[in-house]
Amino acid sequence: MNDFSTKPVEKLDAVVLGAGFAGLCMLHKLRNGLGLNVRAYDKATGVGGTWYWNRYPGARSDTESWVYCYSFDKKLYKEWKWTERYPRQPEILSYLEHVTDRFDLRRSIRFSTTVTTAHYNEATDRWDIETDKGERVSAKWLITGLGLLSAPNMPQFEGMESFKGEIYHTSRWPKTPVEFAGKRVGVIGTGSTGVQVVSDLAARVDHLTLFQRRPQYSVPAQNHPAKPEIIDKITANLEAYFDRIRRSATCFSFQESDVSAMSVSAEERERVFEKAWEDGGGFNFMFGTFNDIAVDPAANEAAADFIRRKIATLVKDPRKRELLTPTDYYARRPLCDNHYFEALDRDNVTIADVLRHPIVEFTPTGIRTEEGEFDLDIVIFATGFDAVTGNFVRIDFEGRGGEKLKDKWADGPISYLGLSISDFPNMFTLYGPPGPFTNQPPAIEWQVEWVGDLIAYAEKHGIAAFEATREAEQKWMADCIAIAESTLFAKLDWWVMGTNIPGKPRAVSFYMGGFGNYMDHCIGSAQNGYAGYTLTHEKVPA
Ligand code: NA7
Repeated sequence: MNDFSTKPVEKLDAVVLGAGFAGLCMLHKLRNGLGLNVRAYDKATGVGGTWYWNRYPGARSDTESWVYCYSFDKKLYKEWKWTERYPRQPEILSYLEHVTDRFDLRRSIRFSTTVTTAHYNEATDRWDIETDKGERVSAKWLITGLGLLSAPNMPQFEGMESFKGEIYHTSRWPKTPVEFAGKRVGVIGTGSTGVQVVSDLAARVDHLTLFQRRPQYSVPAQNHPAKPEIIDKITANLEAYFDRIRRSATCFSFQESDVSAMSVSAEERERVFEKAWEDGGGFNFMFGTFNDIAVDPAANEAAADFIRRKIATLVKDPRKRELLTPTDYYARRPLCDNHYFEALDRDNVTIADVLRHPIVEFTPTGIRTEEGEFDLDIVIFATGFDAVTGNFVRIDFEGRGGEKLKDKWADGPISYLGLSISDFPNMFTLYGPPGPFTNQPPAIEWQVEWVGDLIAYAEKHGIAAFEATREAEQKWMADCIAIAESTLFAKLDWWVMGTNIPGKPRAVSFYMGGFGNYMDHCIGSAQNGYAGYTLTHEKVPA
């Protein structure tokens, strides 16, 4: 039985979970914008979310710095000087720390604190929240900024405890430096993380072994030092610039194509792909070249074939070339790299094909696959995340009627607009599932504004509870499923479909209809008196 009512409780207007891009922005909006009494919690010792945890070698955003940031404050936008086209992890973390201090957010954040339970109290229309530090608070609003990629996926192999070297997971990287010089390093995983780790480490270690299950399509990032004139130009027109970004499908800075790949000649396709290769950027290659790479098998094959031919020119070693050439759809998260294929072609790099010859066990001195033993001093797991729902099911969220979120989401996430869940009133999940599939900061920032406006509306009109209706939720899910299933993304096994974790049900976790259309859904709801929600007015005392 919940004995919450018998314990000392602090009353707040709102609680925010997480102090990454989403949590910080929400805290600022609610506390500094609306004047509410708000507290944020984060289990880390500092702000940053993803960028606090992912300190691995080579970690950086593969979105351009000038759109991988907030735009709500022109001064902030102008005063922060990014140094590279794609910002490294330490720089993004410094940026978020700067934002925290600039808006005096730190005093409202409890660090090193995990929220363990959040139960909706139907008698009070408030959330009863407890932390691992024994803190108990009651808040009318509960907003999560938990991130989609933060619960690590750490596969377990026989004999791991016997390994005498060091083992790391990229998303739980230590703050103290790891010594790589002269070491034999194994990397498991070839997602965007593994690609960054390998590219960064290959030339810095004695020997690197990549344990590869599946090869990747990746295009050059074409990183370069930041050009201040780009920032100046954007700042002069900041709102209009970000409006344009948000009206696009993916919220990147490149121009998305409206031309279908098969509508042009083979020569023109080649020219367009070549230009995108030179310009750099994974999303640019997938969405800036043609408008149907992710949906039309022929268009997809044209792009895939181009990348395969490029790989053939970059990898001289014939065995490595074969192992590094993907044959399936080009339909996972589009990657870009800093000389990944060149790094793998080095003499001090071995590729172990663990699809054909799986890992059997760890030994005291390395990893044994069905092919043989690889001697290692350090093993890096770049094996990704229990993505999307992983972070939510670790907290005991309980909605109306004692319904547990982990039960409701047992077969995959269900929501309205990726923001609200029926039976979980007054709770909003920033960048929650199924929400937009985009570059995150501009999308998150917009969601924060939308949720902030909703809360302001509720406070002004004496509304006690805002709750997504089941009908709206069902309709939203049907739309998300129909759109996702019409793409090639749904044809492969990967974290976006929930199928990277053994036993996890396949599920649609994103709205793939583009951010512009996503905003229209949210704006339409608000303009129609928050259609899709049931609004319960505060009881007037007799
Ligand atoms: P990803 O993209 O989920 O990649 C994880 C990688 O780890 C992928 O290559 C997996 O191979 C591999 N993996 C996972 N488990 C195993 C086991 N047991 N054995 C061998 N290999 C394994 O995670 P990332 O961290 O790279 O990126 C996630 C997102 O973060 C990314 O999309 C960005 O948005 C930021 P598989 O492909 O499943 O065969």
